[in-house]
Amino acid sequence: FYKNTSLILLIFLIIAAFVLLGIPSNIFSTVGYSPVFTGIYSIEVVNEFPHDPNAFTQGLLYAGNGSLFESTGLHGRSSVRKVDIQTGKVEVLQEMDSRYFGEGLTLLGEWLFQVTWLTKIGFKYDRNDLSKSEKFTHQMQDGWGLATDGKVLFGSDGSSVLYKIDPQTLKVIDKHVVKYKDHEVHNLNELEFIKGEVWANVYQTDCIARISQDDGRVLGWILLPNLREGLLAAGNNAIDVLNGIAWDSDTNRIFVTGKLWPKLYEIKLHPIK
Ligand code: DDQ
Ligand code: CA
Repeated sequence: FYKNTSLILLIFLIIAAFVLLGIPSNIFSTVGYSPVFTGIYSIEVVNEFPHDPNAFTQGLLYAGNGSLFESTGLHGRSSVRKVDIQTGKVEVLQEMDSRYFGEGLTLLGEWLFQVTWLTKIGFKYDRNDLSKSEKFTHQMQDGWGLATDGKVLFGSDGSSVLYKIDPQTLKVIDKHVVKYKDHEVHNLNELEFIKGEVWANVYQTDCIARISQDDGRVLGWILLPNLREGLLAAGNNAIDVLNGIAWDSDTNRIFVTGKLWPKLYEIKLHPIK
């Protein structure tokens, strides 16, 4: 009889402890706690569009109404341009001084923000008149990628750091080292803000990292080797690396291209099982 009472008491105490302390949710759910990392995605091309094969793409964004804005690099070939997505035709071209090598580009309100390679100098352009620009300096080590959530700017400088930048003062307000598990992810390049995440091209890879803006954790990897390999197999020998992500938030379309690529792709993701 005593044995049974103490067993019941013990069970009661365990239940009481769970109720009082709160049952840890990961006992019953593996979501977010899974020991197996499942955030690996392959892609499907759902549309392809022509892209200027002379554009050394360093910044890309969707501006609405079938238009993209693009920043191109290389000294003497750098520019900011408005591009018709369907035809790939450059509708507005603003060439840059050959001192500058155009890099990341993002659109916040009426202004395009652009950074430049190997300098801390950036430019703000009026989206309706690219010839109206202002120079600024930023606090990153270099200018590689830019994106925005509509409030702050996200920036990369080729290191493993994802910066948050105040668009008014251009000062760094926060930064996180980007890590996949315990491994730092270096060479963060062109960026895009997509549904609460920051997506980054990793320079000289065919991979895009999906990054948490809260702590820099890599939430997923998108693998796109088939795009560059397909272009090479079709005889496009002059192409450079995958670079450039744009997001149409109205219709949830994702676009990617590369430096000197003759095509721009609309893609869909498929988790690899
Ligand atoms: N970045 O995109 C990784 C930030 C810069 C790429 C720089 C590529 C250099 C191309 C060679 C230039 C020769 C004058
Ligand atoms: Ca982008």
